Amino acid sequence: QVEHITLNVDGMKCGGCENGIKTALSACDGVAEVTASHKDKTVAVGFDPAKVSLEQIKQTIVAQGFQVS
Ligand code: 9UX
Repeated sequence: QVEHITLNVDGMKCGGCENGIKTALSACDGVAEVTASHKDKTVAVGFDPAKVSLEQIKQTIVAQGFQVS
């Protein structure tokens, strides 16, 4: 099943940042959908918790240079 979460993410300044996060997360097995908004400072992720953990998702965003709170 797919679980949906919205994370508060700091550091996105434009659509390029949004795309970087979307590309990185989409490459993770188990991630079904990603939307990112630098205006709202949010990243919404639909994922299968049997395949990928919330911690892995957070780490992937941090590895791109952003802060997850
Ligand atoms: Mo936009 Mo994000 O030029 O680091 S891609 S600000």
